[in-house]
Amino acid sequence: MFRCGTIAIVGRPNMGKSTLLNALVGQKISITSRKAQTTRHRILGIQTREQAQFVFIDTPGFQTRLVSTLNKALNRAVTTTLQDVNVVCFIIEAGYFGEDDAKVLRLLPDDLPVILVLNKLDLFANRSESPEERDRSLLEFMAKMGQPWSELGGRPEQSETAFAEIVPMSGKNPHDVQRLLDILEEYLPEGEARYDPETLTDRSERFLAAEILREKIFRFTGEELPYTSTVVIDQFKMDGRMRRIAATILVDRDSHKAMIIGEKGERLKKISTEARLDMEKLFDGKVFLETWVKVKRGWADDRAELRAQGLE
Ligand SMILES: Nc1nc2c(ncn2[C@@H]2O[C@H](COP(=O)(O)OP(=O)(O)OP(=O)(O)O)[C@@H](O)[C@H]2O)c(=O)[nH]1
Ligand SMILES: [Mg+2]
Repeated sequence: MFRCGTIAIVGRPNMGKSTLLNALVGQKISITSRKAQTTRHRILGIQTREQAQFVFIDTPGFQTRLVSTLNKALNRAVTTTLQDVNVVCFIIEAGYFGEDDAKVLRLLPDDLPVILVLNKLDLFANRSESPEERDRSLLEFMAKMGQPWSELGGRPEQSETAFAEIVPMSGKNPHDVQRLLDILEEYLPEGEARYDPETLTDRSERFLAAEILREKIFRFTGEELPYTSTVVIDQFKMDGRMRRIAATILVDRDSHKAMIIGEKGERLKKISTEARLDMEKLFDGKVFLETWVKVKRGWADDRAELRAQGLE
């Protein structure tokens, strides 16, 4: 018997959703960073085992604070994803369940298996004074999370619903990741594979190239900049076995442009080099990358611009 199904990965920002997706798929297809709100698009990651094909959907972290057109589009990506999957993986940080998590809980369907992942277990263990204390407080936390959802801040009608499984783990631990796959496999419906076993994602190389560049902006610039910049690929073509890619980084203000370019162009050079190296690894071939920076005011609140980037 073969199983195949879709699994949504949801949770508030910065819980390690994309790191987990990449580990589950075995390739870095979704960008990650220390900063919240890294993921902007829903992205499929596919893992095929002997007896099962898992189609994971990484989603943007659910936003509960700022209300902008961009944030609304991000949240819509989460709610529409939830309507069309077989299983939900809800990611929280081990040891903590707050109001922002409860807001995500209230969105979850009552009629699908929902697996609760207590992620970043390594950090939880570091905070404990001893292994015994760690085990005791972890068990306590698991017991709390095992209650009906209405007790955890869910909707009143969720009083009959509880998590199908509670899995303490770290997305950075390969052994834990394999165990999560084992658990998820049991919840997939019977069915034929929908993708070729070699396929890892539904996204084009062009899309992945833009994302990799965006990740480097996240990594090499300050707090505010990542949220007010975006990447547009102007050209992507094969030249023999080499990919020729031209990209524009759109920013909101002149000062942001200067921040990305850096002193004597040093920062932009660093961003471009790191992006090129990641692209070469993912595409398994040489890349020639050219990057420009352009100021375009108010793009994050411009519906037409968001639509053009597939965010609407
Ligand atoms: N210590 C530890 N850090 C982790 C673990 N998983 C992810 N992280 C870190 O957590 C941060 C956020 O990871 P992401 O995978 O980008 O988180 P996300 O939930 O996709 O974030 P958004 O896309 O912004 O919603 C990164 O710095 C990761 O390296 C883990 O198991 N342990
Ligand atoms: Mg993410």
